[in-house]
Amino acid sequence: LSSFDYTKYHPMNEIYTWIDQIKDAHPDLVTLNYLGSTYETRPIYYFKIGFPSDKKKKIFWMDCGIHAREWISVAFCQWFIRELVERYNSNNVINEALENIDFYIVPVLNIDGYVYSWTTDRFWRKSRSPHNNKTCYGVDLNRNFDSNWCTIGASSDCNSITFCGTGPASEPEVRAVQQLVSSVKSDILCFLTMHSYGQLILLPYGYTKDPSVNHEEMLTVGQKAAARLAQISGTQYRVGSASHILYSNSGSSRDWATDLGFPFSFTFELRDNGTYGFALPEGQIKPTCEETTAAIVSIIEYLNEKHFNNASGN
Ligand code: 0X9
Ligand code: ZN
Repeated sequence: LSSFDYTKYHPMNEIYTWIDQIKDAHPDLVTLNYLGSTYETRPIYYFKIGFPSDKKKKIFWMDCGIHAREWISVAFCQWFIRELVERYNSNNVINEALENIDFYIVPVLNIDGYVYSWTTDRFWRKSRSPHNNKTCYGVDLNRNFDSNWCTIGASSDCNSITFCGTGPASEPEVRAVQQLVSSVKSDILCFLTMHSYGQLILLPYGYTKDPSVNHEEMLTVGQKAAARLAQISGTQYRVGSASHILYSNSGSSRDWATDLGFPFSFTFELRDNGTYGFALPEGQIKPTCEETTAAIVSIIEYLNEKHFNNASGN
């Protein structure tokens, strides 16, 4: 495992091996769980990471790789998982969080699409379910959640890259997330979904320009996260609601999570700003992951202080 190179992108077979190695190396801290199956029957896993505890723990959700071509998102989940399992001793905020919070992390959600982006089309975005007698393939999984489904910023045409599917949660990958997250919803403090690119921290909503109930607090937390990120590397992020600073879209996981009642729900759009776009060079993986970790640690720090009364310092 010490030989795993976190500064490279990895094909899915290597990620499956890595998943097993993480589980085996940290049985005290990590459980590996089955989330569900992809359309092409690949297993989707999520890690549960935290110190064992008798008390009921809160949940911090993170998913990566819902869009196939956004490889930096997957690389980030791997990096962040390593931070949690190997480096918590050197980070007070993470160390304290692991007492009270279980991190639920899906390293790759759209595995079929991810594989396809390695084998066939580097810029594939969607899943790989067939439609219209196999004349077109794939649903935009971030348009398929049961949240004002296919009303705005989504297409009912399977040839479109924003195809919303044949119904709310028609796709097995989306059903798997909705099922797990709904079953633990009262315990979730924060829902993060990782994308690229654009250097944005997006708040709800995408489907309407109306602010969410917790808009002001989320904005404050998001802005602090962006400031921390900039302190690390100078990279500038914009923070705001998706429909205001990016574009309107329905059926996103973040909006769905928000309406389920999560107090914090963000979409991260990682580097860059368009120079390389989805094809972010491997040389940028490390700095991107370091700055993004700092941003997310600042969110965790806020949650620690708010919910667990830990003036953690750091
Ligand atoms: O279009 C998307 O799904 C996201 N952008 S991406 O370039 N990564 O595809 C943005 C989603 C905007 N936020 C939500 N409304 N969830
Ligand atoms: Zn995306």
